Amino acid sequence: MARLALISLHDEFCLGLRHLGGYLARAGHEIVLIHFQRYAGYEKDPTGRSDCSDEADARGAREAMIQVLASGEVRLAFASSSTQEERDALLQVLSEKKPNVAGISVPSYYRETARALTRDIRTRLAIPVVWGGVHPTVAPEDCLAGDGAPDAICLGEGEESFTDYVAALESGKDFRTTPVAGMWIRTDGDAVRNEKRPVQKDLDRYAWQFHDDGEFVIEGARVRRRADLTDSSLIWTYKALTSRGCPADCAFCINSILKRDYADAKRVRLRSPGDVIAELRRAKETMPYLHSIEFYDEVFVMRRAWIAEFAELYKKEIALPFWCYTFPTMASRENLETLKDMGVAYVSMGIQSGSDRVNYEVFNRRTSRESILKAASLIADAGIPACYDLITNNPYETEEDRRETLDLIARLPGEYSLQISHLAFLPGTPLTTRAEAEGKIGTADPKTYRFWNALYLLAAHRVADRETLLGLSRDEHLRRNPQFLWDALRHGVLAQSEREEMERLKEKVRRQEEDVESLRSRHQALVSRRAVRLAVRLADALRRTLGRD
Ligand code: B12
Ligand code: SF4
Repeated sequence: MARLALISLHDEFCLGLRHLGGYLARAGHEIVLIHFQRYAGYEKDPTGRSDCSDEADARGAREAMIQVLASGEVRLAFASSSTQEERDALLQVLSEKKPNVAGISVPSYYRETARALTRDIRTRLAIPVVWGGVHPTVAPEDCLAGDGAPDAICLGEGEESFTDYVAALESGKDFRTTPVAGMWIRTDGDAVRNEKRPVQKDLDRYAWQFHDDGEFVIEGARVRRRADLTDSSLIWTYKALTSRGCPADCAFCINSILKRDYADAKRVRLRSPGDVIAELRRAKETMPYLHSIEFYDEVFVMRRAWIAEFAELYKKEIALPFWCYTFPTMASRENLETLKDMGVAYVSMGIQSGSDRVNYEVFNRRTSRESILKAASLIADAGIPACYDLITNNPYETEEDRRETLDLIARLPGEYSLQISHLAFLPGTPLTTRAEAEGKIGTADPKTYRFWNALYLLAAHRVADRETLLGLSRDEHLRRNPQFLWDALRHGVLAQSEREEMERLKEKVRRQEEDVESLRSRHQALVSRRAVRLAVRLADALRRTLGRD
């Protein structure tokens, strides 16, 4: 059996790598899980340029992950520039643990980090380096090209492919004559490009996630252990997957690639309710601070019979607040009521655009405005707070599409927040291929979107009503000077949060007044009871004194 180092990049959640680790550990391999840097969320633009700057798009029009908030634009902190000191810290762990193979999970946006690490590992440790995860799956040729390319890549799900690769490696097989489905393996000169492996239909055959207090975390250039992390959400939430795949195949998403390239990936595969509950039970037993569950399935509730069975077990055995994704055409009243009954804290749902044309023709999402609004009102009726995702800065949109989006946001009912992200052209997706062919990448006009994004947020924060906002959307002066809208937004949101704070304070005062009032009446009741007792006692004494008994 081998000792295998599994490395995540900026992502200690790494669900795929954890499931893979669980499977390899169950097969008897020793797993050393190492997180090269912590999860990188959105941060203020590290270059310090102004919020919502026109340059933001020009710099990262292709793959940039940019989120639009009332306080301005923030981008995912890309870490392609790892330092030698940081990489040395990882090498130190690897030198001590002496694994037989190093496997790195590589999303597209960290491929340069992966190249730098691969170069270092290969030179200093002389062990094979294997990449798996998203980038090898969507852009395998790119992974094998150039300096810093790994010895092998795993396309698609890794459980069986990587296990077979390790077995072949251990028994000294020649990869030129031993096919390993799902793996592309470099040999002298070129690479053996084996067949893709069909996806596993029975997910219960795969393992639960691998978790270990001794996991290594490279934070900056420091080597830490998972048990030392007191501020990671891994301590208080369990991040679970109950399924693989998605019912949709949006043109900007990896699922469109998986459905095209992998046999049996068209249907969503579900684990059995019992298997998921058993994994969650383990989490409950081993995580003393666990207080919530996050379901990271692309869409959580899909099959009625499944969720009905799961809900009963969940309420009985887990009973913790949770979050999950839903989808406009699947958020039925019945499903939402089940989620509510199970203790859902909030749900996320992609809206992406308020224009049917954009959703259907550009994004390949068969979700009409009507279905989105219906789902939103069912979510509101069920009393579930929601987080809606919207994609903006899209070069395929017309003025009318944007106005429809504004109109839709302003109609959303209930308690919700809106998460707006720029459209990112990720490698290999149908939308990227189309936009490349049509020369569309980088052509969304930042100034136009500066104007519209402010309007979307004004609508979401309910700073102004729908008619007013639609009126503003036709104002030429504002279009030329969107900064006024951003100022209004900041003041509005600030005023809103001040109003909310004021409401909170008023409520506090009201409750205190109620408390005082109830204390006063209890006191009064006591006093009068005491007064009555005193009067009775006095009357008794008087009667006795006067000898009337
Ligand atoms: C859950 C999820 C998240 C979660 C959890 C992340 C995590 N890594 O666990 C959260 C919400 C945190 C998240 C965040 C983001 N995500 Co995300 N996420 C997903 C999602 C929906 C499912 C991933 C998953 O768990 N799949 C199930 C597991 C079992 O499969 P897997 O991860 O692919 O792993 C298997 C194989 O790939 C392989 N494998 C994986 N690693 C390795 C390593 C080796 C050595 C081997 C041999 C095999 C192997 O074996 C695994 C087991 O079978 C995917 C979509 C998808 N279907 O991939 C997007 C996806 C990965 N996310 C994506 C993006 C863009 C993001 C964000 C940038 C979004 C944003 N704008 O903020 C951030 C990135 C944050 C960061 N710091 O890295 C993109 C990545 C695109 C790309 N080309 O790189 C995807 C593909 C969605 C899309 N748009 O197409 N995400
Ligand atoms: S619904 Fe979400 S996860 Fe599913 S294909 Fe569309 S973007 Fe991808």
